[in-house]
Amino acid sequence: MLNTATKTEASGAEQELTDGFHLVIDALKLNGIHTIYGVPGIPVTDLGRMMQAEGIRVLSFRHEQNAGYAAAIAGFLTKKPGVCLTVSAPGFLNGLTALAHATTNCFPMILVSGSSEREIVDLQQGDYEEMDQLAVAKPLCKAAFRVLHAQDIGIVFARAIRAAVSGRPGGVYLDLPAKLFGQVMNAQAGAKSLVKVIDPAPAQIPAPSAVKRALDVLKSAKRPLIILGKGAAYAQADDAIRAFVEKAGAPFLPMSMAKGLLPDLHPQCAGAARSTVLKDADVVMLIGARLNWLLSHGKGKTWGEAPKKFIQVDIEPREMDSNVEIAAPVVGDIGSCVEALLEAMGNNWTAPPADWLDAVKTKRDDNVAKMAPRLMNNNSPMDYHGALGVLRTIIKERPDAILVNEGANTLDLARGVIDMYQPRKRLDVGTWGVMGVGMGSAIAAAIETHKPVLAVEGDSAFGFSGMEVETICRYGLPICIVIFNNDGIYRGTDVNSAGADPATTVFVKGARYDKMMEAFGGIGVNATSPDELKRAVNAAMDSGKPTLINAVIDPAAGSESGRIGNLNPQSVLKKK
Ligand SMILES: Cc1ncc(C[n+]2csc(CCOP(=O)(O)OP(=O)(O)O)c2C)c(N)n1
Ligand SMILES: [Mg+2]
Repeated sequence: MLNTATKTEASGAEQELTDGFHLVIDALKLNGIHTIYGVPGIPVTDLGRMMQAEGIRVLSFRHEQNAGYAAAIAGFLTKKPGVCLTVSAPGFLNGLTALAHATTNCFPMILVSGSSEREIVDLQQGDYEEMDQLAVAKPLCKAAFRVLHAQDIGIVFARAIRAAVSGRPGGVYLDLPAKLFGQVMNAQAGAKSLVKVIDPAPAQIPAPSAVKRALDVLKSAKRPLIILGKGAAYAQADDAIRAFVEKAGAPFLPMSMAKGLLPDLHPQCAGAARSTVLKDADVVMLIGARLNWLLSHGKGKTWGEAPKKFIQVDIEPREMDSNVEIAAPVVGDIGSCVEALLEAMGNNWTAPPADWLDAVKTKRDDNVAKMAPRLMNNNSPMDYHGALGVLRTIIKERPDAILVNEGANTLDLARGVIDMYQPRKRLDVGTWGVMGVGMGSAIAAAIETHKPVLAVEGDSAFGFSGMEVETICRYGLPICIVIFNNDGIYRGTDVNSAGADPATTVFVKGARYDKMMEAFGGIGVNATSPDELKRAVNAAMDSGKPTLINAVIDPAAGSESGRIGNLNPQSVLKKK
């Protein structure tokens, strides 16, 4: 229902009124946005209160960056823009990192920030929290808008929603100056000004000739490989993707957040034979995956000597040829493309040569067998493998739980060890490898899916958003945080040979992160062995109570930068 007040006009006739606050709320509700992540303050405190009163769920965070990361992952999980609400200048800037992250990761998100008086900001006269936010946001998102008149609120939300979810999804910035909220207008005219977005992300059907070209290339392969990216997970075309991969019969490799799209234990999964399939494949089909640094740009040592042809399925035409030549570009939304491919394959698709499938299977089984005993150790203090072996079983037994994961060793090893069984259950650091997404992702996952969440966090990674444990306790969310506490970044053993200060990568030894959770009424556990860890996580997942487990990991167990140490620049002088 539209929010109104009445005002008696000079003529004595009564006029129904609405204002900027209520038009914002009505525009959101009309478009099915019922959850907001943010931090209150001038000029959006009352907006948050009114949203709550009007039935919108407003999750109030301790820092805007975490609210922003929550909105970003809500967008990934739901295909609707996640909305983050902040105050002006500093609050806006805190949220902006998440907006840029959403854009880079192709997650639909809208950052809505209050802003100060335009007349003063533009003359740079030193207003309260003065900043030209629109100009700052523009290069970091897909679209940025400012609304000056209440009657434009409806149209701007429509544009923001469309911009966020259509084509390649991404971040949108919406600037709402303080003065806008109090502007009144006739209620009927206000209701008419609202826009319900019809078909916000229209299907983009691939050209039949592109589909045929792709299948011709795939058919010619002796050693085909399919790579599934998080774009494929985002598409929610799970059945079609599975049917396509199974019909194609090729080994598939899931990127980190595409794990579980088909189960990691699927016979075609080549996750445990990654280096072999990248080197030896002759045709590589990318579905919603980009040839960025995470795939070594499609060239160089990782990709071996064998000449390769690439097929790429992506909604963004400019993604094609970004790093190497794409022999068969298929441009369209993933769901439509995969459906078209399936259809055009017919019923007599020939499976890839058996020697290739056997070679991949042998490699995969070897690697899995090599890993198995390491995962069963009960060492205390724990190493990564002992602790992860336990968590791997827990996720196997609870496949609908959501796994949030960040850190360096904690990330890279967990990604390899913990098998996923269902789509969109693994949420992690994404394209940038950013630390700090943990608590925001965990909160949004719990709110949006109502499933239990297991957040596996490096002690450094956790620190970036750790204060949100209070938020988790306040809303009573079913989140179990396991901190892999190795006393630092990568390792807790570094020493500063030149002075009294600790080395830059080490933290307070023997810190008890579990006490942080207890401070807010959650459950804290200190676990020193895999057995203890297992008991504590199972109890947390059963109870659904906010829990933080400080998992004590051998400070010497990790390696520099986890699996990406090769990206560190080296000093020639150091080597002398
Ligand atoms: C925003 C941000 N700042 C800094 C980094 C650099 N960085 C990469 S991993 C990492 C922390 C790794 O330590 P931890 O989370 O404890 O994992 P561990 O390797 O110790 O298991 C840092 C600071 C980053 N990726 N993102
Ligand atoms: Mg650490």
